[in-house]
Amino acid sequence: MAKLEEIRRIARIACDLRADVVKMIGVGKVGHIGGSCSLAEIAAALYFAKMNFDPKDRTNKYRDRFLLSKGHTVPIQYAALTELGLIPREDLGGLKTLAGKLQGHPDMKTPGMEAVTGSLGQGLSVGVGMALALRHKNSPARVYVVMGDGEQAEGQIWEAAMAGARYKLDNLTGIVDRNRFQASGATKDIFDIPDLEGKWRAFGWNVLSIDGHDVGAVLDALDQASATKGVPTVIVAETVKGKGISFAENTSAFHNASLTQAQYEQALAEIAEAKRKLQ
Ligand SMILES: Cc1ncc(C[n+]2csc(CCOP(=O)(O)OP(=O)(O)O)c2C)c(N)n1
Repeated sequence: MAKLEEIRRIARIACDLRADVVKMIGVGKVGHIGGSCSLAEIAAALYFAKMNFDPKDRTNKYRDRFLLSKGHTVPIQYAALTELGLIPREDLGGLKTLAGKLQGHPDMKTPGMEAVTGSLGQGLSVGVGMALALRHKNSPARVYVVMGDGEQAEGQIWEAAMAGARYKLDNLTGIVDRNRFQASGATKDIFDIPDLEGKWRAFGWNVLSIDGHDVGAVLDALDQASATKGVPTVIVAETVKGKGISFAENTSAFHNASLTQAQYEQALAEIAEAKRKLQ
């Protein structure tokens, strides 16, 4: 079980990541706020607690790999890589601009990125390939693939799921950021997938269901995934789209949105207050 101090440390980092997302999207520009904020605790737990990833040695062959299959929410990954010192803070202002260095989806030119993603459905296939190659080399490294719940409608995911179980890839962990909204509405209204956990189980995966904002649960699930042998694990994380910003929560209106000056200030104030409560 994760210790309380460690849980609070990661929860505070999650607040910092959310604040970075808000700052990088800024006022009057457009960015994927909702699905970035739903992922904050998971990204913080992976990058700042569980992954074997040294930013000073980021190409080390034994490093764990983070693949953001729902690549449109890359602001949360940029935030983590900035906090780790891999992306200069001044680059954040250039998000999605022609002159800027940070694209709207993960690109290999950005330090710390492991794959180009953004066309939904492809990340798990990349992860299967990486996990197979790492095992072939007797590497202890693990591969983490973060997907969206809307993304679960992509057929390629299920081909990769079959392959992951077929090859017994216990060095592979899938994470579904189940915030229940996608770009234009609720996932259940657009393409409902009943019994998502049962489907992953039927495809041969070890399935863990958690609250994706409960840092202790996230840390424990990641430990359980690492300890599970002979099958890959998927963590279905129940989250809130836009988590931490009251007006952006549980709505697709802030899937990819711009902020007014007042909204920008309110978002940062709410996140700062949440962090203050964790001191
Ligand atoms: C193959 C493909 N089809 C459509 C899109 C456009 N698109 C971008 S985000 C998105 C919704 C994704 O929803 P979800 O996976 O639930 O992500 P989240 O809610 O966490 O942002 C869609 C359809 C895409 N990027 N790739």
